[in-house]
Amino acid sequence: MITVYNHQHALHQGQFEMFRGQLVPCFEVPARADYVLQELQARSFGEIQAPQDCGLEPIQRIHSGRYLDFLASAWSEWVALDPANAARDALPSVWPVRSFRSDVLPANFSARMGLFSYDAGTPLTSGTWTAAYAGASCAVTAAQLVGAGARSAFALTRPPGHHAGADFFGGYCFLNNAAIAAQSLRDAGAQKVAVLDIDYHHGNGTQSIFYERADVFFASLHGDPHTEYPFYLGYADETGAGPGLGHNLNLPLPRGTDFARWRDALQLALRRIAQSGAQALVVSLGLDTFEGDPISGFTLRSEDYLRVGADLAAAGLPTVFVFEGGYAVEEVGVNAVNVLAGFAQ
Ligand code: Q9C
Ligand code: ZN
Repeated sequence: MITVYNHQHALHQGQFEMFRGQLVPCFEVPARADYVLQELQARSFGEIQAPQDCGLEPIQRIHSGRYLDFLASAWSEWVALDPANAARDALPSVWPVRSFRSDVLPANFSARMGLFSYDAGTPLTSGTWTAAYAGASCAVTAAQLVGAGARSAFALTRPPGHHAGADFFGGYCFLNNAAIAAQSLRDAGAQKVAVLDIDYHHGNGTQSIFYERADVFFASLHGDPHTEYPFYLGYADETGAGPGLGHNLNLPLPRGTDFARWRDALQLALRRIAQSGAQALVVSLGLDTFEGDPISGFTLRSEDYLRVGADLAAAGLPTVFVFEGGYAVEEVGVNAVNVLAGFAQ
């Protein structure tokens, strides 16, 4: 399997995220991708290539123009507010909830940070735009390889993407790499594409992007949002809207869910994907379902990920894997490559 590696990922390097009233060190760190790359190399797992610069067009198919304009210029605006800001990340502190306007673009920078985000756990840093843009290029390149006939490809990038919506960042995510890959597969000729999100957290961004569309089926297994982030989306009664009705499947699972129960949900999602008529699959590959993950609550073990890969392969679809969460940093490489190895066997 070819890996398309974002060699610029470390340009996104957050220092702190807000958690329970304190700034705590970021969980989403560059070492995560380094461990995956190292494991791919140690196991000689296929060719590793750089992305082709995809240009803005495939990103604009998913994200709004005003959001992309904001992201591209946010760091220089932040530093222009105060030169001392160059040494600290930007975090939002004010948000428009219900009854506020979202059509007006405020001149105030903090107001725009809040307009385009939904949490204070996602620092925007000096290299965020460059890293995220290169990540989108990885997703597009991987989709093009699969669109041109490869059985599978792996976009190894960070920051992750599945919490980012058409016009908002959050959950450590800025550009929705999986959605960009799915759209690229559509544009390469697949009539119907499925996105399967196996990150511990519900892929609220991806769901919201495709919620009213019948050409992209979205399925997600995740911690029950009654207790787990992102809390406000990911419930079982969200089945799509308008033309997209019936093309969204959420399988929330309680904290503490083990592999046997998780795998039953995976099989159900794969059956629904088969019924959807999808011709290609995008897997949002989060490894925060691991028993040792510091911010999550499932109990999958490293060897289980081999079986996950084999189950995904049994779906028989051309598949793009996109790296998402997973915060047990020293184990994330083994766990990610186990999925890919189980798939490739
Ligand atoms: N202090 C992804 O896995 N908040 N995002 C957790 C921990 C946000 C996870 C609180 C979790 C976001 C891509
Ligand atoms: Zn996650």
